[in-house]
Amino acid sequence: MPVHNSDVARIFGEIADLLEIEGANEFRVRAYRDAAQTVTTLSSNIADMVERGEDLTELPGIGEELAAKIHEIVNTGGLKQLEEIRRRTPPELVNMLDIPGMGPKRVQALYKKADITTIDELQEAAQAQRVRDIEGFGPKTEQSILEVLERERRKDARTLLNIADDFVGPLIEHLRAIEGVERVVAAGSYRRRKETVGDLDILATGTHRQRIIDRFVGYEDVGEIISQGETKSSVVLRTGLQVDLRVVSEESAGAALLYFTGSKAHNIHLRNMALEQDLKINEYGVFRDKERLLGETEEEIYGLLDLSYIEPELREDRGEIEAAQAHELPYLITLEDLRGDLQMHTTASDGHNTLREMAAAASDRGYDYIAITDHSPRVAVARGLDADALAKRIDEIQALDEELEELRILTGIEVDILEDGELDLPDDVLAKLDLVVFSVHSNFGLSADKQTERILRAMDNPYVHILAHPTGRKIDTREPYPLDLERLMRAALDRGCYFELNAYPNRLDLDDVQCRMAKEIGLKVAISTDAHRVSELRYLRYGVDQARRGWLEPEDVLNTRPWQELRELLDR
Ligand code: DGT
Ligand code: CA
Ligand code: CA
Ligand code: ZN
Repeated sequence: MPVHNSDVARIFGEIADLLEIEGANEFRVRAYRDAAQTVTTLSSNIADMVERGEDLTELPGIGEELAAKIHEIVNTGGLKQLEEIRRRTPPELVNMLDIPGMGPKRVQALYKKADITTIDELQEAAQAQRVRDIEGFGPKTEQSILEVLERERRKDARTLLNIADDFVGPLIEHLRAIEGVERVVAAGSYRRRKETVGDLDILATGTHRQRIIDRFVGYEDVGEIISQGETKSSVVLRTGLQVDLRVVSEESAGAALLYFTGSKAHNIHLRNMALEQDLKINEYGVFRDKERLLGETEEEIYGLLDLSYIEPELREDRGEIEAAQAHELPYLITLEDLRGDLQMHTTASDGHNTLREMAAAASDRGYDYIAITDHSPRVAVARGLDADALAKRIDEIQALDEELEELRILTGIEVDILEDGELDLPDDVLAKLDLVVFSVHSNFGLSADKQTERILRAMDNPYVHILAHPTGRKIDTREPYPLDLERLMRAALDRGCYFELNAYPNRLDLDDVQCRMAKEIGLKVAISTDAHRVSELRYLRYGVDQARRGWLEPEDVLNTRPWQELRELLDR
């Protein structure tokens, strides 16, 4: 196993943490931290330097002793000294240092006086009011430990993007309503349109920082103020969602936006690239030596690095920086590119609005076409349509289609794939429909092989068009069923059928990586809402967000086509 710079840094960091807990001399602790920092920011591989016999003591903060330790780590993959310290002081104590307000002295006291070594043990002890009697603690500290732990636990919970959207709009309005505010934007994973967000990161620019912060903590939905400083503040909304605000100056707005949009991996990659050009990037701007070059917009920062502008949805360090360097970034799809919606339900099965209501709403949204895809009989909870009911339905849809000149309404079904891969309606019925969406709603527990075979068999039916919610996952409640997705995508390409990117916010199935897989295979996807009521037609945008994260361009998506082209593509 080759030793990376980060391995060396991690070992030095852990030594520093453990020595600190033991109460070692602060200069000694700092020496290890500085060494970790030096190794982290080094542009060359330390293992290679050792191999080439380079003199490590020329690096900042590395003396003879630390150089010898680096040699030991590179040559053996570990460090005897760390093992010795770990024998004296339980290494899991280090985790407690991550708790806000918990310094090394306190961690040491918890260990020495109460034998508490883990966060769980700490919580238990605090709940049992055993922490207050430890020297250096008290009832107040004990209470605040419990609150902090509760908050940390909540932090792990993530919020669906559409829910986050409901909070962001009104909060930004609230901040903009005072004088002296110039710009307010939400950065972080929210701006990258990730399917869930851990917390919200709001950036504001303006003249009266204090006033903006005061306005922020005074927002009516704030349940708890975690911190309130001169340029930043964190609160938890009543719903449990944490929001971080930073107020920055107009001249560094672009640098701050870039930094706080992330992702962290994207930032680190950019920063390392900049270092190779002797440039330093941080949240205040781009610097050469001590001179600040620029930082007002993201565009000029990417430009200075000779990169095309990178859309936030792509910033995950998945090749976008290399593509920007070659000026070969995808031309990402937008909501305006879509001409219709190819999956929705009505009161004929489990929808809440009638055919006419859904059609009128789609027409208002300016669509050229929609497909009505109610369930087939097997999906009993959804009161699916049998052959007779469907025949009647086709007549109703065609009548309404003639009535509404602006909108084309496709007759369709979401036909259930039975356990053996047969479909839930006979071929002669399916043959009458404009669009057949097919999907799995049962037997999620089959092995990957069996599930893949099952869907392949369904795909062999010449009347199906689009495989809906292909992996069956529901974010937070249901794992995707085991599946050979790549094989299925290639099979769909061979057979002239397609995959859905289900835009429903708790499905978003395909995910971003799978969208990109489809693109690389050459398989087109349909972005469809699966709306069960009029108000859900707007979910199309979440499908577009995910598609953008998956590098999709208009031509990769089925329903960017005008109807005539779409009809040809559906013709198997
Ligand atoms: P989340 O909140 O878990 O959905 O994900 P993010 O990406 O919003 O992450 P968050 O809220 O922890 O931080 C917001 C941004 O700040 C992140 O995307 C990049 C930047 N950032 C945070 N920590 C670091 C760091 O240690 N290094 C760098 N380079 N950037 C960081
Ligand atoms: Ca965040
Ligand atoms: Ca944050
Ligand atoms: Zn379905």
